[in-house]
Order: sequence, then C-alpha cells, then structure tokens
Amino acid sequence: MIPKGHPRYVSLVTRERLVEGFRGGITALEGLIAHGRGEAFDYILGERTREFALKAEKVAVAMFLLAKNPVISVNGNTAVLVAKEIGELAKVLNAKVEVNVFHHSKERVRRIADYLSKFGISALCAGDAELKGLSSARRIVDKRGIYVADVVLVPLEDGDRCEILKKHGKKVITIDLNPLSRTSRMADVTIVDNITRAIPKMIEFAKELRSLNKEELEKIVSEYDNRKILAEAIEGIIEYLQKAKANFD
Ligand code: PTJ
Repeated sequence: MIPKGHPRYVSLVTRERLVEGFRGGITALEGLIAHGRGEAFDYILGERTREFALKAEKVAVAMFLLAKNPVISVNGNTAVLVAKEIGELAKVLNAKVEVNVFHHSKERVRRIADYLSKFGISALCAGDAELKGLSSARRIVDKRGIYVADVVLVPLEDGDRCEILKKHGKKVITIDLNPLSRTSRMADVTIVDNITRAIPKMIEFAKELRSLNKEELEKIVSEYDNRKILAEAIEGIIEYLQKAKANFD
C-alpha cells in the first residue's frame, strides 16, 4: 500500500499498475523497462504537459478528425495506463481501436482485448493481415484496422513500425517522452508527453475541434512542423536542466 502523502505518489501508483498489468499477462516484462526510460525523460521535462506537447496534441486531433479510417493502436503499456481514456478518445474521434504488440502471442493479444472490453472498448485483434516490410510481430494487423487506416496513433512505439506504416502511405502520430527516439524522428506528429496526460488533453481538444469544418482543420494541420516541435522539446529539457543546475550554483 503506497501512502497517499508520499511525494512520488502518482509515479509509484503508476508503477504498481504496470506491475499488476505484468502479473495479469497484459504488460510485457520489457514494458516495465520501457516505462523506466519514459519516467527518466518525464523527470527532465518537468513532469507536466509543455507547450510543444499541446501543439502536437491539437494537430494530432485535427488529423484524426480529417481521417477516413483513423485507428488507435494499443499495446500492453497503453492498455494498463489509459484504457478508460482510450475508450473515450476513440468515441469522440470516431476511431477504431486495435491491439498491436511487439512481444506477441495470441494469448497476450486476447488478454489485452479482454481487458479493454471491461472499459467498453471492442478492440480489433483478428491478426488476419500483414504489413509488408516489417519483420517484427507488429506486422500482424487486422484487415479492418491498421491495414486500411489512413491515420494511426501508435503510442510508446518502436521506430521500425513507424517507418513501415509511413511507407504504406499512412500518417503516423506517436506519443513518446523521448524526443530523440527513432520513432519520434520518424513520425508525422510526435507528442512528447506522458501518455497519462496526453490522452486526456487529446479528449479535451477533440471536444473543442469537432465543431470545426474541413478547411479549418486542414489549416491547423498544414501549419505544423514536427522537426520544430522536436527541437522545442529538446530546448525544453535543456532549460529544465539549466534551472536545476542553477539551484547548485
Ligand atoms: O506491449 P508490447 O509488446 O507492444 O511492448 C511495448 C514496449 C513499450 C515494450 C515496446 O513498444 C518497446 O520496446 O518500446 P520502446 O522501443 O522501449 O519505446 C517505448 C518509448 O516510449 C520509449 O522511448 C519511452 O521513453 C517511451 N515511454 C515509456 N513510457 C511512456 C513513454 N512515453 C510516453 N508516456 C509514457 N508513460
């Protein structure tokens, strides 16, 4: 039992959820390591949603609202951290949800889909199509989902699939606390924010932007430059560290 007054309460409770997820066969063991890397980046980003993340979150939502076949891809970490919020986001954006994992087994995919169903999400997971050019298990997709999607949200991703999705002509949005990762550099839109904060923000943007017309949404998307956002995120880290250093000067 983690005491509520603990200064790192939120962080510790989040870790517990991932550990529980691992015990329940949902989160991969490697997912716990990936979370640790995420935490380290979150720490030096100040553990809050920064301006560059808000800009990317808004554009991501505009892209989703413009899409014909938008899909949210869910892996083990995402399921455990934000299942309820993914359900709400999918609803407001009229997007499909698909289970797609790196550490693949049919049993694990089924467990994640079952878990999501507890939050009212009926996730695609037929595994009846393959993304050509990808050797990892992430190539196994659903014919009705990622396979035919034009815009895909792939949070906590590895770079290879991001590259292949783009080769297949899809727009790729990622959520990754590491602005230096290959995924961050490959994606069309990179949200450098913790997924636990990013998805609720995207829900807010979706509710706000859904009344806009096509031209207004296209304007938001056309003004976006992902390289600039990544540079701002790195600048954000530098500023944070400089301020931290000043405390010791
Ligand atoms: O469930 P599976 O089998 O698909 O496996 C999932 C993991 C996460 C193990 C797999 O996709 C993987 O190995 O990912 P990577 O290559 O470690 O990349 C994950 C990225 O997500 C890293 O750059 C982390 O910094 C980042 N990250 C981790 N936790 C969070 C995060 N970004 C945003 N929010 C987080 N909570």
